[in-house]
Amino acid sequence: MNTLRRASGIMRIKEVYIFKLLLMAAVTVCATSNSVEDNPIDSKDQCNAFCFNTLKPLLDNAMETKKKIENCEVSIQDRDEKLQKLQKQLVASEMNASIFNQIENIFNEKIKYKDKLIAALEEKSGSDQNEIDSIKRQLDANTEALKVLKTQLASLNSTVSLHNFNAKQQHEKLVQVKAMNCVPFENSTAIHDIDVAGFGKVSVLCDGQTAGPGWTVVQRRFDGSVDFYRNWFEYREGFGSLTGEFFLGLEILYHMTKSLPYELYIQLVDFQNVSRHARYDSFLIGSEDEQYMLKSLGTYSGNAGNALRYNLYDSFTTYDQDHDGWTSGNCAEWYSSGWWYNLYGNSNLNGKYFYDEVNNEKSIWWYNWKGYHALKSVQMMIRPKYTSI
Ligand SMILES: [Ca+2]
Repeated sequence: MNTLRRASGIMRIKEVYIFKLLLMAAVTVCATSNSVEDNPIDSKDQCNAFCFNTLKPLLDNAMETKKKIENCEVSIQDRDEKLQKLQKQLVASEMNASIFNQIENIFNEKIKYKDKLIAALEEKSGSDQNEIDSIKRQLDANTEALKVLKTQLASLNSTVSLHNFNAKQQHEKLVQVKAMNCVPFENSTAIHDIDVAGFGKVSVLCDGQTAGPGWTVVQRRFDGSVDFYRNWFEYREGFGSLTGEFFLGLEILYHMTKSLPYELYIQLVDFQNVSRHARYDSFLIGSEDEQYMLKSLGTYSGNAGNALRYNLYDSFTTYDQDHDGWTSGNCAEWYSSGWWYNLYGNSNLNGKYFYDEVNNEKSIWWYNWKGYHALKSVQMMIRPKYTSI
């Protein structure tokens, strides 16, 4: 804008200058006109020549000046246009610069924020590292404490093991001293030594699984490996093998059932592997002088039937010692067994072993369940009626 005003001022100065030149020319003409009026004939030609010679250069000069001025004006106009363009470009540049500055400011702010963030992160990292170091120290301390405890625990375990070993030995000694039956051996199904009052030491098979703990097995049949058609002596002393089939012996039974109230548990299994049992809660037999009489059975319970009840108070009979109620014959011989008989028997667990379910009075049978049909396996067990287990 200053440039435009400056250009406009120059134009006015030039116009005034031209006007002054024209005025001087006019004054000069007027000053010479008096001599023309003094001589009217030659005044017109003289004036024309004078004016022409005087004004012509001035006019030419004025015209030339005017053209120059017009050219200047055109040039100035071009410059103005260029100036406007430059101004527009300047404005645009200034706007760009402003935007750039704003972006730069934002960028600087971002840089500052990033620096703060990094500083904060570094501080936090340092804090975390301190915390990790602290935890690590605690872990190390705990590990050391754990090692100490582990050592102490190993020592304690060793001591406890020693105590357990000693206690076990003492327990076994006590059991060996006190075992009069399988009760101390609880759930065992193994062979143990017991000491029967009035009889002495004897090995017996225990069954702590079939009907609960502590039962002493007195008879077992399951494979026909042992002949049960035996004489009186053999039934008195017992026969067979504790690892297979056997009869424990009437003399042992007498002394055991005499020393304490005993229960009797009889398990029966047929050839379809169906299992039933008969339980008597007061089992007692007499002495040899009483022919090992079945003196007591107590109350029956079970699902095989109360077959043995029929022979309560009957004596034991073998083929060589007939104590039954059949005057004209021997039930043991008839039934191929050794058992408690009267006129006949209602059970025959010491009969001949058959390998299928034959209907035979000489076989192993329990009349109240399957009549005279042979059973696959049987087992007789006794246990004190009053026991803590
Ligand atoms: Ca007889």
